[in-house]
Parts: sequence; C-alpha cells; structure tokens
Amino acid sequence: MTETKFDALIVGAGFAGLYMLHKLRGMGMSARVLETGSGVGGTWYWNRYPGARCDIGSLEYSYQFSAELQQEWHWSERYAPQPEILDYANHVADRFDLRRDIQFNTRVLSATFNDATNDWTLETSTGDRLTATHCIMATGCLSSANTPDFDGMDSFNGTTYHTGKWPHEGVDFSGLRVGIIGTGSSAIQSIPIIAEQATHLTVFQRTANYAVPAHNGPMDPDIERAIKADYAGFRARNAANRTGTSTVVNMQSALTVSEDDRDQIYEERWEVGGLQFRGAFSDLIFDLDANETAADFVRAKIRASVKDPATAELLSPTNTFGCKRLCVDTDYYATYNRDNVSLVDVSETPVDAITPEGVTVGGERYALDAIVLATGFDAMTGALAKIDIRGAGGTPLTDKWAAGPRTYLGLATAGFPNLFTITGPGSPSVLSNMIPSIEHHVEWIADCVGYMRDNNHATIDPTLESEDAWVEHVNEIANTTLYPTCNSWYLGANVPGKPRVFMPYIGVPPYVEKCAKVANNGYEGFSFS
Ligand code: NA7
Repeated sequence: MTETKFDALIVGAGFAGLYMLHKLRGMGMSARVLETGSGVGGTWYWNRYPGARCDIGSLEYSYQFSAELQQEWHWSERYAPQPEILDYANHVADRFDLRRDIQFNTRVLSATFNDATNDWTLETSTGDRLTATHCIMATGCLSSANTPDFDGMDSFNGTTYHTGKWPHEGVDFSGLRVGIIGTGSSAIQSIPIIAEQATHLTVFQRTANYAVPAHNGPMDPDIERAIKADYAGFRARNAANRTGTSTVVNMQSALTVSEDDRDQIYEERWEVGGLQFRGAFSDLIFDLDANETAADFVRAKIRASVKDPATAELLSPTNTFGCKRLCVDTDYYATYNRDNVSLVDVSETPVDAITPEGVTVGGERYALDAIVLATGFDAMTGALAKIDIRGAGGTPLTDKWAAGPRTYLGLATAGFPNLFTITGPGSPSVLSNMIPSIEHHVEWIADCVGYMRDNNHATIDPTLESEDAWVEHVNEIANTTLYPTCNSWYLGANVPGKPRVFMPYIGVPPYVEKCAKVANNGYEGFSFS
C-alpha cells in the first residue's frame, strides 16, 4: 500500500462504497475505500441482531447495474434476512474483485480540503494520510448508533448490547432476564425471537409504533421467474413510484370510499403484507382524517391480537400513521400474549437510571441480566459528524450544519468542493429503496467526475443560492405532508439536541428528473474551477 494519492477516496464499504469503487475503476480512475469494519456490507455488517431483515422485498433490494448479477443471484426468502444480504455484499465484493482497493479496520478521523492544491487529505485511525481529488462519503444513513446517556449506564453488572453494533458471534439469551429499550423496527424484529429464548423479556416503550405483518416466507419461484423474465421492466415500474419501490399507491382518497370498501382495501393490503399497506390510499400521508382511518384499522388489529386489553391499549400508537417509519413484523403483537413478556410504559416516566441490577423507571426496579438498546441511530448526518470534515478555508462541516444539514440535491454542500455524499440529507434516501437510490447517486457522481476530467475542471462546488433553494424546496415538499407532525428520526427528533429539520426528499421520480436536468444543463447550480 504505497500509493497515497488517488482520484477518489471513498469512505465506507457498504452498498454505496462498493458500487462507487466499481464504477470509478471502470472509468480508469484510481480509488481507495476506507472502512471501519473488518468486512463489507455497511449497515448489514453491523446490524446482526436476532430477526434483522430488510423490509423491502429481496428482488428489489439489490443492485441492478449488472444484469448477470441480478439474474444469477437467488434470494431464498421474500424479505432477505441480514446474513443473506451480507453474503450478497461479500459475493459482489468478490465477483467484481473489489477487496484489493478496500482498506478494512480503518476509521476515517478527518477529511480536510486543501485550498492550495484543490484536493482532500484524509487521516485515519491506522495513522494513514491519504490524498485524493474527490472525497466521496458512502457512510450510510443509519450507521451511527444512538445510545442514550442513561445515568449509571456503565454500572450494570450484566451485558448491554446495541442492536446496531451486535456481536458477530451472536448472543444466546437462554436463561436470562432481558430488558429491551425501544420499540422501533429493530426492536419489533428482535422482540419475538428474544422472547423465545429469554426467561423473561421486559420491553421499555417510549412511543408505540405501527407495525404491519411481513407475511415473509420462502421465495415464490413463479414470482422470481416472472420478475427475472423482465427485470428491467420491474425496476422501471418501481422507479416510477413515489418511493421508488414496488408499493403501488391506490389513487383513491380514504375519505371518498364507503367504510366497507375502505376496510376491504386495508384488509387486502394487510394480507399482502409489508409496506404495501402504506399505499392503501393516496392521501394517507397528506390528510389527517384519511390518516386516522389507517391508524384505526391498525389499532383494531392490535386489539384483536393482544389478549390483555391494557397491554393492547399501550401498544396502540397515537401518533400519525406512517409519520415514523412503518415497521414490518413477524408475530410482534402476539408476542405480548406470552407469559414471559411484559411491557413498561416509559413515555411519561422515563428510564431513571441503569443500576448494577437492571433498569429503574419511576423508582420501580426491573432486575435484568442483559439490556438491549434498540434505540436507533443518529440518522443521515451522524456518521458524517463523527468525521472532522473541513471544507474551503478550514470551515468545519459541523459548523456549517449546526442548524441542520444543508445540501444541494443531497449530493454536495457549498464550501466543500469535490465532496460528495451518497444518499445524503436532501435526497430521497431513507424514503426510497436504498439500493436503487445508491446506484442513482453513484452513477450521477461518476458522470460528474467524468465531466470534470473531460473539461479540465479542478473543483466543483454547489452555489449557495442553489443550495438555499434546494433546502427550501425539500422543506416545502415535506410541509405538504404529515411527516413533520411526529418526533421521528427523519427530523432528527430522536437525538437530544439535534436540530429539528426534515432530512429526506419526498418523491423519487421528480428527484431523479431534477438531477438529470442539472447534469444535462452543464451541472447548473454548481460552479467549477
Ligand atoms: P428507531 O426506529 O429510531 O427506534 C428507536 C427506538 O428507541 C424508538 O422506539 C425510540 O423511542 C426508542 N428510544 C430512543 N431513545 C430512547 C430513550 N432515551 N428512552 C426510551 N426509548 C428510547 O431505530 P431502529 O433501529 O428500530 O430502526 C431504525 C431504522 O432501521 C428503521 O426505521 C428502518 O428503516 C430500519 P421514540 O420513538 O423516539 O420515542
């Protein structure tokens, strides 16, 4: 590893970093990927908690850049479990011979733009100092674990785990009294499995969440055959939908159909399973009354599956349906019918402290042998904030983003020339199917870098005006929806002190169109030097 100057340095070897490397190599550029973990896979490398599984169908949560890859790879289930997605990432790394340009066990500590030389210098935990014309952040949207600062955290005599940093050897909870804090997707996926092992499982819930059944199962060979017969068509149809997924939105309003018809439509979507439920009616995320009909339907399902009425009531969400990420579950609600599972409400009375014996809430003690923090992530900006990123004139990114992230298209931020963020804040990212959105960004960045090379441009930087207009547009769209009405991680509201700003861009097709227009017009909104 003697070379220290590259065309591009890529931070992260998840799906974004892997494809970015492959793409740049194909253009004859030199690139190196720097990765904290000892393997590829990003979020699927770290999130190994029991039940971890993608909530987007496996035939669409995959790369499409290689027709051979997507034809040859076989997914064994409708929704892929974490180990299989990790196998897939490893397969991709091997198939395209990517590992030789990935430096594992290497955390990037700082990234500094050099005004005199128009390039970036990255310093790493391994003591390396690497330089490149372009710095591409493929750091992921859900990669920086959010660990609440509970009093006495380190005093616990048992073991504490975070779902987003799960031990690679796995955890056996047999014979243990386990407490889990949080009831987001990670908790909802892991609770039914932990409950089967533990002597007792206590769930500490701050906000009840909506969950729809996955109805997961083995891959249906007929569905696989049909999609593979026209994979490009399947991808194109998904890309035309608002979320860039196969969720087709029924264009009716929930308020214009009869109650019976409405229930039937919800029932049909519930039977299909998964995120299709979100598309039952066109106005669920725009109109509070329409939204309430979906919320009522799910609450009735909870009452029907949870035997104890008080527990059912506590599990019934009161916030806007779909405002936080809708969870997709397998036996979640029914798990509360088990004798060894109890639910503790920490909404009004928060966790007081972690003690050597367990968790205390409102003076009540819960004796535990293990604590699982399913407390989510410092989403979208957390991983970037951990790196000391300094742009032109030495400005820290954390200063520039002190009141919330500001980007042009979620791809770049003014004053940080030649820095790109794959699925950055201000792009559809987490409100879309991540892998196609990653591919879209990688290809856009590759085209842009190629354009710079062809036109002898040393730097590219968005103008402040274009950035301001984009940030305003992202907010304008968000404010036409019900998304800003609850304390979600889309808004940064789950992390104490984080500015409340809606981060993802809503709407894949107009976003893709805008990015294409910008590029076709000679990268309008950017300045070159
Ligand atoms: P989420 O969805 O952010 O869930 C985290 C959960 O942890 C959520 O229920 C939080 O309650 C809870 N939480 C966080 N801090 C605390 C404290 N201090 N006390 C009690 N409870 C707390 O993260 P996940 O890992 O489940 O899922 C992330 C995404 O991964 C998911 O959306 C999918 O896209 C995949 P809150 O709701 O904030 O009141």
